Amino acid sequence: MAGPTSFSAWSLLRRAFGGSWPEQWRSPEPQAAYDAVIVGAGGHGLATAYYLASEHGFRHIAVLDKGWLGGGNTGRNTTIIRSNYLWDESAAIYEHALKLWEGLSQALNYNVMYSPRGVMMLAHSHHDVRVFRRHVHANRAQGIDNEWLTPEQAKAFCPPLDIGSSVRYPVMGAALQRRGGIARHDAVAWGYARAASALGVDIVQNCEVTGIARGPDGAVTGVETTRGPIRTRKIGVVAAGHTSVLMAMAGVRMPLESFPLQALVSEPIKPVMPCVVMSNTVHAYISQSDKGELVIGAGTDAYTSYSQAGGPHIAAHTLEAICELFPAFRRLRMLRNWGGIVDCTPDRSPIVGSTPVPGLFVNCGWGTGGFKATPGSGHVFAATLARGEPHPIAAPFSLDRFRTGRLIDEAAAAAVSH
Ligand code: FAD
Ligand code: PYC
Repeated sequence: MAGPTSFSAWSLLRRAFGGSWPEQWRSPEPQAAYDAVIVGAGGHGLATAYYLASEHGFRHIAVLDKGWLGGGNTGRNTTIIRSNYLWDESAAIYEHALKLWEGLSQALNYNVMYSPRGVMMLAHSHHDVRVFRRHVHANRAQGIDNEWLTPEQAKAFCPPLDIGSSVRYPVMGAALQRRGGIARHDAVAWGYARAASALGVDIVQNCEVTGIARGPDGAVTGVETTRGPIRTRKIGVVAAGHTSVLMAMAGVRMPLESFPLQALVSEPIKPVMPCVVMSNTVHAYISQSDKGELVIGAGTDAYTSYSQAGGPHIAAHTLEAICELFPAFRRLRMLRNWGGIVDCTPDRSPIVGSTPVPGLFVNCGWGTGGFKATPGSGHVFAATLARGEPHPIAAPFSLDRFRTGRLIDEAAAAAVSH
């Protein structure tokens, strides 16, 4: 992938003129070398670049990453995709994403292995039953599929599930979104990267952004990186887990906390788990990848940190919960575990939009649940960045909501303790 070579060319040219430009070349504005710079080559950043190029005619875009593309949360998550959120604003953005998932492999000409095998969320108490039934009704009113299952129907949909009454938290029913499912995480990053690159986007790996430059009017003029400065008038920060650090470079304080969230996989086995199962109460979620591994997610650590490994006691608790729900899995060995750093807002909904700094845009705060949003997030963020005003689906997710109080509380949206 190309690096920020245009700068070396400019500086060579400049040196040829003894360090200053001929008068007729001088511009009162700084020269924008890229139309837009996206910080973060995760799924959201790459999708943003792809839609900027494919739908908004941007030709000079750089996506910078301090590591390798897809090496952040995109390559570390458990890939659960669904749109069964409670509030209309959330349902709209996640359903927008789900519709894009349905045609993504064709759009990118790359198999992202989206598999709508159904996401089933278990209820273990009367409170859970009421909450999930409320979600089912809300989703139906929003035009989103979600249905209520009895314990027997849940067992028929997922045979390894124990619905016996002797377990600590018996299954009292489940909400099922049949269009929900999983995808191949790496393939999503690679698919967007390849399609963006084919449209001329420069993806620069091992290029950490260390500063955000601003002009006398306060607007952004470029970024400082470990590979030199890059000039641009539009910056999109899409750096999950590290957003606060980057935004502080422009003097913007973010309502975010970063936590490690971890996952693990079992040894590979023959197909046994036909769908995705999530349980908020016992804190576990599980599916089976096409490689045969059971993919199991745990909760966030109790303390903020930038460690890419979660506490072992959190994984142990999750495995206990899995073994209780699926006794047949007790005999399996775990193959590997890892962590990612997620950034969480107070209302557990994302921030997508402009900032008080002209030219600086931010897409963050997806917390434990942003993989499912990748195509929709990139799509609406690209439109917001290109037009300089929020895409209607992104509008409720403004940074400003923490000033106005129009919060979108989705703290109960996932089976992840956060
Ligand atoms: P990332 O993929 O993290 O990309 C951000 C990039 O920014 C990184 O590559 C990083 O290197 C780069 N970066 C950071 N700082 C800088 C800098 N200074 N300069 C340059 N680059 C920088 N979501 C779901 O919907 N379903 C799930 O089942 C699910 N499970 C999860 C399980 C785990 C264990 C984890 C950790 C997360 C899970 N999530 C899930 C959340 C989901 O992974 C994230 O919300 C989503 O992947 C975020 O994507 P992204 O592109 O914004 O971030
Ligand atoms: O948001 O569905 C989700 C999720 C599952 C695991 C982590 N996040």
